[in-house]
Amino acid sequence: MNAGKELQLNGLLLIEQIQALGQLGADAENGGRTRIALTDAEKAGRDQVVDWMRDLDLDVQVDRIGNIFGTLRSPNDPGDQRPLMMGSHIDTVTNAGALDGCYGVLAGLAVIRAFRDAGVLPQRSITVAAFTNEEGVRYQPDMMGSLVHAGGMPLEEALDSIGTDGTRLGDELERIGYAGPLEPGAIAPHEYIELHIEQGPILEAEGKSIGVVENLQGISWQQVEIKGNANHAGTTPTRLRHDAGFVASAIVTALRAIAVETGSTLATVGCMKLEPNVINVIPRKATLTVDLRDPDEAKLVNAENRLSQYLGEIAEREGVSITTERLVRFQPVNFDASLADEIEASAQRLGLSSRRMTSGAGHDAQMIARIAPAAMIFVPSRGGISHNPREHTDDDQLIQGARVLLDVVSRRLGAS
Ligand code: HGY
Ligand code: MN
Ligand code: MN
Repeated sequence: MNAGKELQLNGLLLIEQIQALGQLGADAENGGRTRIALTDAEKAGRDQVVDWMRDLDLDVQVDRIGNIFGTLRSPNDPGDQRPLMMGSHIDTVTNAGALDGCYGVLAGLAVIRAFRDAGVLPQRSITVAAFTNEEGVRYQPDMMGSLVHAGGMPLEEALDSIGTDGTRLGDELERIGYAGPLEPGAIAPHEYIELHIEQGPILEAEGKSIGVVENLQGISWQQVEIKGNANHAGTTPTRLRHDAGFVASAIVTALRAIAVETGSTLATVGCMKLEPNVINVIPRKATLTVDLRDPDEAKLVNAENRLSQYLGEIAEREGVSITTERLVRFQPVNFDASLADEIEASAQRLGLSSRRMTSGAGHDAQMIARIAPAAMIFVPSRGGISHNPREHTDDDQLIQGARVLLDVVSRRLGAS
């Protein structure tokens, strides 16, 4: 391996590919794009990434949960060497930005392209992964593909999961042609580095270019079902109501109070459905989802307990029945300290300001951290906006982040 050769990142091509991928699943009406996991739009995204991996002459493999891997083989790799892995996801939420997940996958390809362009073969194989169903919008849990890869969820259970649209994940994977032959976990990373947009306001507010992500907060998702009585909106006195809609709204307000009081726990009710959902009928049923997050496990448990206690009290008071179903529960994760140090050193070497931070969002890195040293690099998000068509990071910031990734990888592989 000719270590002396300068590795140059092709930043313009990275930006072009981000923009091209961002066109797949484009929403003419609402802006942004929607590539929900295992839909036709996401298949189009998968096909495009596989084409770009093939353009780089990578060894492309797909596993049984649909995770896609592109590997640049080292001459030292007899075929079973643990690769340095980069990656993220290309599925999106509804009306998403173009960067969430996609940036990390395409920057990984840009790093490999730098090796290819310099004619340098790495001393350790390098793999770029695009993990299945990171967003968990259609099938829960989120980060599903990387969780199965890390052995945290049985493959059959994942394949049998039923989506919010009633489809079975395994059937959809077959339908889009990404039920691959590789056993999940077969490619065990030697280490894993994920480049991602911050999706929050901190780096921009502090004028920092790079986030050195040391840890990631815990996540608790549950579905809450409230059953009351339908009745006439005009004839039913308030004191006689068992109003599922009122109780649902009270829960949202109670969650905000818990979040404000703790100062660190975040609470979100992202989905709410009322039945029969007509203007002059008191709702007989309400279904809502609760997303709780906190970097401190004890505080997250406390928030869950406070919610459970509140549900019991309000069910009693309003004469409704309330049931909950746990959808996701991941504890906070600490990333690899030496990798974080490397990222900080690379930012410094490239003359970029940085700060250490916690990830508010969930990422595939939190799952891969179960089986290998893992860390993350963040770049700023304009206005801290994400999961929104207005998600934006300047091109030069995106290129800087990818340069840090290249610098870390090339130093970890002794190629610089
Ligand atoms: O929910 C999350 O934090 C991630 O975007 N899946
Ligand atoms: Mn993401
Ligand atoms: Mn996301």
